[in-house]
Amino acid sequence: MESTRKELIQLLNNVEGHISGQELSGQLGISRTAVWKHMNELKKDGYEIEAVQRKGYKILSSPDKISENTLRWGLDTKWIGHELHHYDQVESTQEIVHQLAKQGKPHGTVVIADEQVKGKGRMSRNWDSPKGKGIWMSVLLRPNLPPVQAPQITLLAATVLARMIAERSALAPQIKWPNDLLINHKKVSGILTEMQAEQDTIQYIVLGMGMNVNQEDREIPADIKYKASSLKIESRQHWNIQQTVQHILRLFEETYERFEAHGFSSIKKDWEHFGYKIGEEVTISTMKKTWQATLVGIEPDGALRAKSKDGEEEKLYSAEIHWGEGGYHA
Ligand code: BTX
Repeated sequence: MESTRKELIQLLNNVEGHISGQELSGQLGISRTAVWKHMNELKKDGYEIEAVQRKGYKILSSPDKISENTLRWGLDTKWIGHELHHYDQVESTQEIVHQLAKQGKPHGTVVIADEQVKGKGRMSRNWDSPKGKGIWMSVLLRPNLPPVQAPQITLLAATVLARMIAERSALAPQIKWPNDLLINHKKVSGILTEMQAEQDTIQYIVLGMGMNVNQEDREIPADIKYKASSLKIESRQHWNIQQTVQHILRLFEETYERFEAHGFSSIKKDWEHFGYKIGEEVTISTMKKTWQATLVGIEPDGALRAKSKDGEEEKLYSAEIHWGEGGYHA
């Protein structure tokens, strides 16, 4: 059933104009009544389909409202998103993935929601996740890595999100260490990586990705307006959430496999390409001191490399960075 529908969408997408019911029934090996039933199901899922007598069917637009079906259709990944759960509303997709992980669900399981009412940021901060306006998604990963390398997964995810935006638009996304995605100095995306580990092995990682997609300016909460934005606000166009999610999943799988095969060095290059204020001067505070330094790049283990005025380099695992003009905290 599902694969027939996937083929049906492919056939409809592959033609310029209309395709007749007869042709579809022949190609799919099903009756014309069955074709008609599938069309009705597609319409229920939000596809806008034109049916013209003697010419046939044509997809006018794909749905904006995502569902398990719409997300799976056309998703040609090997392992990510094969187990996929979509909800209209949840407290947080992170919690659901933790539960699924404990039930033994596989590497690559995806949970996505239209709305989160208790979206989580780092350090118990809140993540605003309004209905139908963004991508609120968590992925279950079971990497074969020691826990100290877990931060690399966060950096990897940030490069994937940045590349997706760069590939789909003329926007110039930047990654603010460790994991904020900025456009024109404003945060459009945040990543929350939670890990369950036992001494020297990771049991699983829940990788949460939040991306503001179609919020209008007035839909960004007043208290974060000075530092938050959405893809729509920045690009002045509406983004199709289904296609954007599929793009992220495809890129994620490809990048993760590259990381597994070749280690972190290839990811490091991507990260530094998108890195915010790399090569520029910032003020850094740790528990011990505050000093001015130039950001140099990241270390293979995910630490930030900074060079002080006297030429000394330091590796930073956690520090407060004063980004200067336009670069806000958290
Ligand atoms: P963070 O701690 O870096 O960012 C949280 C801070 O960002 C907040 O304190 C607030 O100032 C600001 N903020 C809140 N909501 C937004 C927003 N929508 N856009 C821009 N800035 C905002 C970043 O944490 C990690 C966020 C992960 C979100 C995903 S969504 C799927 C998954 N489920 C879940 O509950 N969290 C993750």
